[in-house]
Amino acid sequence: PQTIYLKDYKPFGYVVESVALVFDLHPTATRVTSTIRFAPNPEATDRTFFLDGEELTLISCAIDGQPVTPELSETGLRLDAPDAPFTFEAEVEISPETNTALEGLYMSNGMYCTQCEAEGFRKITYYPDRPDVMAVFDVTIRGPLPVKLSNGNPLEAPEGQARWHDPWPKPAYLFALVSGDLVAHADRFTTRSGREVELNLWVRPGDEGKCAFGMEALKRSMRWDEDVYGREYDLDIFNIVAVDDFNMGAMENKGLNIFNSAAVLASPETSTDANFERIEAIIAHEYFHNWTGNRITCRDWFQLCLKEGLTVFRDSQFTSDMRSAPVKRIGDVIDLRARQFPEDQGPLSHPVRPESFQEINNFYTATVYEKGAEVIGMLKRLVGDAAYAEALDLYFDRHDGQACTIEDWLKVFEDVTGRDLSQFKRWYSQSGTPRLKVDETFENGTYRLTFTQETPPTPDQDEKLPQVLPIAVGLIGPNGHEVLPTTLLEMTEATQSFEFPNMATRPVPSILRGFSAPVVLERETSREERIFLLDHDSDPFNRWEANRALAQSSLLTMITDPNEGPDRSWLTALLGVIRDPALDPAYRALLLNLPSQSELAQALHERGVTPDPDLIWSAVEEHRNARAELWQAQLPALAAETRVDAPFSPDAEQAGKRALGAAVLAMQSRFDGGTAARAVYASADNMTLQLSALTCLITAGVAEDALAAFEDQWRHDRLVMDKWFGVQIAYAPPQHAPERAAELTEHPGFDWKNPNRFRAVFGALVANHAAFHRGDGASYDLLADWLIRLDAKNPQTAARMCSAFQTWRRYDSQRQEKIRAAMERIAATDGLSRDVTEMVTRLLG
Ligand code: HT7
Ligand code: ZN
Repeated sequence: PQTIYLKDYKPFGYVVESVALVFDLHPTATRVTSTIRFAPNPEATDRTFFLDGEELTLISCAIDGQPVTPELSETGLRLDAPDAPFTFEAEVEISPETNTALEGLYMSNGMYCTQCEAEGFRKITYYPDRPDVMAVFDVTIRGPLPVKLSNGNPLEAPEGQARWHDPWPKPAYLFALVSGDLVAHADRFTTRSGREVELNLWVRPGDEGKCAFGMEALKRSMRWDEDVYGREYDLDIFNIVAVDDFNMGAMENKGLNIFNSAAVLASPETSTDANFERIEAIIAHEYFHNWTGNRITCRDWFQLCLKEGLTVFRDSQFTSDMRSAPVKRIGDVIDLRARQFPEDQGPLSHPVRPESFQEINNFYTATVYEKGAEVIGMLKRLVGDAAYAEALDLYFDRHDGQACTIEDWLKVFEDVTGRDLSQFKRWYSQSGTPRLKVDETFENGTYRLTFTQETPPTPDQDEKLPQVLPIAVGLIGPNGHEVLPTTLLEMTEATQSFEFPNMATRPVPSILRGFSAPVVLERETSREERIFLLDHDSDPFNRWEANRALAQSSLLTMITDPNEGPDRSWLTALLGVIRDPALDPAYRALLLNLPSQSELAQALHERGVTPDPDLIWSAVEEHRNARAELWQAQLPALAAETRVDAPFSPDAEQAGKRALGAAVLAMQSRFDGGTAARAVYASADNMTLQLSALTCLITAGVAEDALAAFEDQWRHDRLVMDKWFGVQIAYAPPQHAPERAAELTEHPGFDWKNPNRFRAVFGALVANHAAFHRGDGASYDLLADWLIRLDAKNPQTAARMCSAFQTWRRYDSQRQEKIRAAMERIAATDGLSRDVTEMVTRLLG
């Protein structure tokens, strides 16, 4: 496959002045007629007229009304075009029903829908399918199904047709079309300047009862973007459609967001609190793209973080405002360490702005999204809130309607602050996770912190230069009082010292408060100091972090020395904190959450120890049992505190109580044979309780009846059945999980072409660390078999799942050999997609 480089960027030779599309929908023979007005692009020198097009049957083609015969290839169409404005017309035929890749125009449960980002529009018609070609679209839809939607505002149309006009120039990746037998949950929103906007959430009949929460989340997002960023919605209508077959979470098409039904449909009976929170965040994310992504888009796909990093950052701010900021921050850091750190430190490492790719779909990564958002958080911390707000206003003013680069983005910050951001820009070009070492001295009342930063080489880059690190620090006196409130240190050198004079006694430092930079902090810290921080740190993130470090070190000790038990004095200190009724229950639940087994494997690997997944699993089990036993007497009181007497609400307050309640129930189930969990299961009136009880029963090995009852109760609900498939693999003991996964692939409900169902089974298997890495390699082989099968139908989803193998070099040589064999078997498959080929080639190194 061909490699595309950022350095080779060239503008397209023509601008598109307008596009008119007519769709005659048919499952296997949809006709798309396009009329496109082109004019020479004054910014370009190369006038090659090549239009992207894949899997299209060309019926006819004309320039200025004269039929022409273009040169056709697998990837597009070439013509000798005039060096003056002209009209290009084409008619093509496509087959949505057989499009299982879910890119372009496809069918899901009898409904037509599209997914064009990144390069799906070229499967709809011939077009310069690149984000820097922006145009006004006019769309006519003809077809038998009653609802016909596209971008922009609706226009009058004859019976049986619909016509849409989008006044905002947009790249083709934001094009969307939906047609189906759908019902709307409708509402309205008045923007702050008085525009009346019609809001619709379109779903399949039967799903009407799952729309209210999504609609409220949309209205909250619209208001928040006005209040916080001064951004208003800009059309008369905003449509959201729920689709069952979808490769990712959702898509921000202009005025017509399309959502994976799992990312928008919610009800208390069928959705967990985590589902509600995720749905609220995704609705906000896609809505926020209207300004950061749509009005200002990316010049090319290397700039993907321009819209994604910024929009993730904005949606995290939104969730922090709607819920608890510390809980959100801790959740984000857990996620960053679980998904982005392994990516940054393994064979798939790449910068936030990659410099080359073969298949752009493989770069919708945690690095581009989540590290991209961290980079924006750092920038905001460095310039301050006021300058950030000013820079964003300038960005929207200066670049509205343009396709931009990271250079444009940084320039607004430079112009507003007068700072030189050239060193900061390394965050966009340098891959890998910086490691930050800390030394400290205390002499004559002066406390000095000396930091050293180093980024280990990554497979894509040997040389690493020092980066700008905002390090938020607080100092705490021995009595637990803060002697220096949070202060931002700006580190730019490889080694740099900061002094704090006039200290009466040696303080305890609280470093990297709020996780102020996405680095690995390496500091020798005693248990006593960590327990002190757990008791006294006023920064909620670092208080949690101190506890996390204690948990990790206790577990690592148990893993490396099977004669060691859990650290009881830490557990006693932790219990004191957990029982503090003044603390948010959601935060307390986070304190009970242990580092994942994969994180422990990584920690061992970093200490030069080859991780043994079985030993890790046993140590975690032993720890959980010991903790439950040690705290047994206190659990009933804690459980009582988490009881919710009010009617169900998915708000943060109730969700926090339920999260703490679930953690307590999990501890109780370790010694009561599942009695408490069975009672919760029997009386549960919401999915959070039902599922948390079910997982306790599975862990206790007594879930057979509950699993059968759950299946009976929910077999009609696809989204709930995804949970049923996933949970029994994620929580199964390693000796059974791969076999259970294999059995479930034989279940009549295992519709493997549905990405949600495929991920429910295989995502759960990969998440079950000891099961995935079982010594016999059963899980590796099973996953490889299914990835090969899926690749032939849906390369994008298959390729994303390949990242399950990204940590393979951590493990012992036997496991490595088994994983290598599985990956080589995938690589050797005839007709393998470009997507999976690129992934396994990078993984194999
Ligand atoms: N901008 C979107 C990214 C995307 C996508 C979404 C659904 C299916 C396929 C896709 N390829 C790329 C989603 C987002 O980040 O908001
Ligand atoms: Zn996005």
